[in-house]
Amino acid sequence: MNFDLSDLKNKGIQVNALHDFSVLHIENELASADICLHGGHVLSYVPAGEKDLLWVSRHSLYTEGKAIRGGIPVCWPWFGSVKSPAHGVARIRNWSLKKAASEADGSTTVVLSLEPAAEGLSAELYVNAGSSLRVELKTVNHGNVSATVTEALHTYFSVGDIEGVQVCGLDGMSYSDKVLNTEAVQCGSIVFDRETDRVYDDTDSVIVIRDSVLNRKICVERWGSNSTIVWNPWIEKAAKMADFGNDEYREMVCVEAANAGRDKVCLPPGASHILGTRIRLIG
Ligand code: TA6
Repeated sequence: MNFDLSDLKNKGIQVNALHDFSVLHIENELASADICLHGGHVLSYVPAGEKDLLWVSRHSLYTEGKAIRGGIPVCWPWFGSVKSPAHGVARIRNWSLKKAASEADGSTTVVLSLEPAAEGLSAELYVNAGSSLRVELKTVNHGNVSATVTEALHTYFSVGDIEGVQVCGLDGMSYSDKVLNTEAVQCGSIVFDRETDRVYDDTDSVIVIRDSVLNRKICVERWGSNSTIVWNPWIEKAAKMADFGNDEYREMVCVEAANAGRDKVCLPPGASHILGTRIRLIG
């Protein structure tokens, strides 16, 4: 990393090792956060005096070529298994630190870049940790032909027990149910009693994750996102994943800002696009 460690320290950032990976540890009066350069992967966001809002599996692998299980995987420049590797290359590639700053509001910003990424595209990840966590994924098409991108900030949220969770804010929204392979319309809040894997054709609605066990509400905002994905693997799928503990499905829920499925981002030469999410405790 071509950064002056003392300069980073003056900005409240230290560089820690996680197995063979480098992790930027942000500490300010408002929050702490960890961002791994492998995958451009936000691993934790802890508002001052609170518990981590993000979840990482105790069985995650930390090896080259593998995505860390949990936190906020960057799925890019494709989402899903339309091509190999599933969910694209960004979450298994090493990103470099481009900028670090402590902001006037007491928050801390880091900007990571992935260049050249794929097919004339580059990606930058902007992470700001303070009274909220803001993450933005900027795609630029440097090529001389149009490019199509699907993407997700695949956020794993920490919950007390999935059966005590409601995901609110998608009432009336149509969605593709990837478990049943059907199309449906959301009726009320999402509750969990089975494998849940849904791609909602989105609005810019604010989503609230209500956790009755941890007695907290997490607000999730998205922009530049036409899809919202809600996922919990439940028992059978969790048992099939080597980097996921059999009972860990109870501790997490994914609510993802995305452009997936039908919601492709078409970028003419020279164009750019930003996918963003903001996460904060609201009670
Ligand atoms: O976002 C939901 C999803 O697409 C699920 O279908 C499931 O595959 C999940 O992502 C995790 O994918 P991964 O490749 O990280 O195991």
